[in-house]
Amino acid sequence: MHYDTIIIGAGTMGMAAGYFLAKQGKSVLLLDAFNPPHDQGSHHGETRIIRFAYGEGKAYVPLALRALDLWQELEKISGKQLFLKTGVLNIGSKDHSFIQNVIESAKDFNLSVDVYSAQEVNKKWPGIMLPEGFIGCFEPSAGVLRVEACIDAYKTAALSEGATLKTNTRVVKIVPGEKVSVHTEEEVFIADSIIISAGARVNDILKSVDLTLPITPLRKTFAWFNADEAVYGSHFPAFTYEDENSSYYGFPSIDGAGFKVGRHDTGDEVSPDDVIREFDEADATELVQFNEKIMHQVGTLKYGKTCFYSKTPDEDFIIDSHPFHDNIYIAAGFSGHGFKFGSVIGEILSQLVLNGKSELDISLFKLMRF
Ligand code: PYC
Repeated sequence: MHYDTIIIGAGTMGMAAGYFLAKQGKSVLLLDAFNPPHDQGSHHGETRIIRFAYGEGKAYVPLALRALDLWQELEKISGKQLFLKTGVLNIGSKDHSFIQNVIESAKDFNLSVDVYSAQEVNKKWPGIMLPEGFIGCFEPSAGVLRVEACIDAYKTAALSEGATLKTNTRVVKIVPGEKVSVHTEEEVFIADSIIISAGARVNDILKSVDLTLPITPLRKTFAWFNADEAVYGSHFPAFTYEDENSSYYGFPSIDGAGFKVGRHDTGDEVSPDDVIREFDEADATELVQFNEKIMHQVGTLKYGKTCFYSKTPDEDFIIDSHPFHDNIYIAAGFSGHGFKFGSVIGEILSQLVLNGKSELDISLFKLMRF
């Protein structure tokens, strides 16, 4: 079967790209090793943060702003609420580069933020106990995305625009050329171009096109805790936290699910198909210690989950074409901060396929920087 574009990996970025291409009349085949949304990759766990004053660098700000527009467009198409404007509180020790980048990018892009001392944060949100020397930068227009609903909405939208989705279908080989052939365990499909957006499994797919990306798959954990809704309910902000030794993130209790927290730095290097998926007691220890220190009114553990980060050495993304095959596009290495951009990266990938270039600046994400 011939398609204009085949997308390998129909997760956050791939599903969105499938929608944007199908909407423009292209014949699109989406292939996924599982059945998205699923819990075998990086897109599950109910919630992700979307924030605009960006600690990872101001180059991300225009992308984050466009991403929200597109998520809100998807809300209209799907009739589902995908974004909750909880506000996001970035917490950091005063001189930490992350919090300073947040403040600077807010200034540069005229984003509305409020900077609070530790004392002011503790007073405004009694569930937080910051020591002296910390500050909080609150961005009221930021918030939380409902992840599974986002993927599901792009899936429905892509299918209704005519895309084909084959689930539980593993790609075993790609043969590059003017027409690219994609071999699954049972069939062969041909396309003018392909997008590889296979998350932590990207290097397995890229083997057959002689490319290995500097991406480390990491096992990551996050968990929900019992919490007083009056303190940590949906009026409480989502947050990021950075000190000299660690970095965490978290969410208010949404729909009574409990207070959710995860550690952003660290993580065990793993092979995605050979990893302990269960969350165990040891995984809970550092999260409990963080809560005891900073989120001092959070209660006992409800349950936890594991997922993958695909980490690049500089934690910036890879969005580019293959160095020797310009009809093979790659979106990878989202390093634990990619979900929020899923909508805009889908749009960017469709622009790369259709026009050879993207309307937004993606020069930071070039493969050749490695
Ligand atoms: O980018 O805000 C973020 C985030 C939250 C959890 C993991 N990444």
